[in-house]
Amino acid sequence: MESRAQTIRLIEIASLSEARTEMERVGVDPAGIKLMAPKELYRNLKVTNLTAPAGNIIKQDMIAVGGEAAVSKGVVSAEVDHTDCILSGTLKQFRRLIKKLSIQPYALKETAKLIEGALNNLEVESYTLKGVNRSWDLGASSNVRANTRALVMGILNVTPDSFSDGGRYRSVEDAVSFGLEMVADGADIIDVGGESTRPGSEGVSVEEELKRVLPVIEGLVDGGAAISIDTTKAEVARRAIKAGAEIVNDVSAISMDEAMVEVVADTGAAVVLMHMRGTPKDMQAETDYEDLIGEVYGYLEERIEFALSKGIARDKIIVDPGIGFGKSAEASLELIKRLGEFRTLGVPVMLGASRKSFMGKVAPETKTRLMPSVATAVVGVMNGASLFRVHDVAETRLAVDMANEIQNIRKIS
Ligand code: YH5
Repeated sequence: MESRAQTIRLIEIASLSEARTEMERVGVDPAGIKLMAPKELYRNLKVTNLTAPAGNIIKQDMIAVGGEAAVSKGVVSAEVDHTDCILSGTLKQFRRLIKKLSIQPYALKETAKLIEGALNNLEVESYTLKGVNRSWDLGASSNVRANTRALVMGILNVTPDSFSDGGRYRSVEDAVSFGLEMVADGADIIDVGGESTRPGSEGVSVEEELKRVLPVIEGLVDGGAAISIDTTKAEVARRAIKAGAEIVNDVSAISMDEAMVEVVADTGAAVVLMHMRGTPKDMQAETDYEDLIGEVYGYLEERIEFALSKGIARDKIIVDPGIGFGKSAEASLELIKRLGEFRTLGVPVMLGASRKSFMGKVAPETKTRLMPSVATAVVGVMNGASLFRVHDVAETRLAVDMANEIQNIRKIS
């Protein structure tokens, strides 16, 4: 046999379907692919708040299947009663762990369900999102294979003090024509807001907010894009939906107004659940986090459960880490870098980073934040975000479409 030079290189495998493709290329037997693909995918999952006995058992079970489980050192010495746990292993090892846990005590059956759910969510390739009338197919993971695209939501602030559009609209007609311009630029959704949520801002009355947003929604409802209503007030949401809005963008994650959850459930509107610490008035007072991702993730998880428990369907829920809402610049950067970790929540993720102050080091002046904003949106696509709330629709549309096309390409020879 002739001798050929051997080579070695890294191949990146982020999902089961990518594992299969690479093995087909080697000419692996189909039965072998089925057997081996789950061994080519390695995951790290963090489980929180296990009791010490549960921590002991899960460590033993995971090691027994050839994986690893890291728990607090106080578990073995019985110095703590609870522990978090980092589970590391191949999909194959996780499958065997799930089987073992499902016959264990100490709530480990529940743990098994959580592990299974998280792993399944990481294999989701697209989400269907449903508004009152429309539905969209959205790309879902940082290894997208489906033919889906991210949605672009154009910001339409109808507040006298809005940070970057301050005083731009002298009339309803001005606001409507700016909205239509964003539709022409490729916006899928126009986010109409009449309540300023900028840091330090005070609230406005229901009457004032309705006076600002309703005429604008009426002017945009047949403009081709869906309307989302940016409000924390149930009455404003209700009237906006009646006027044709399909999505409620509530920066309080339906926590500020008790009646909000009912309005969303009854109307069939989609809802954005955003993380914020405190209220817009006081949110920048305390921006230190002991566990940033853990806190934001845990909050969003809890708000999803709340929404589901009140009759809001899963396919109507979007989550958003709330860039800049009670976060330092560093915290916002970390959330964007680690956005892919929110994929285990199992719902589409929205990113609202446009022109925000975390860009201050690179672009101190707001008016120079177009390129940083576009770059951030591209990072968002690569990290699995499905919706982008932005000021600069035309530029973001092109950038996000390009990034999506790269994500969607199939590596099949
Ligand atoms: C968001 O992220 N943000 S309002 C300060 C800026 C620039 C922009 C100093 N509503 C979000 O846009 N809704 C707002 O520069 C939002 N997600 C969702 N879902 C703040 C804003 C801004 C603030």
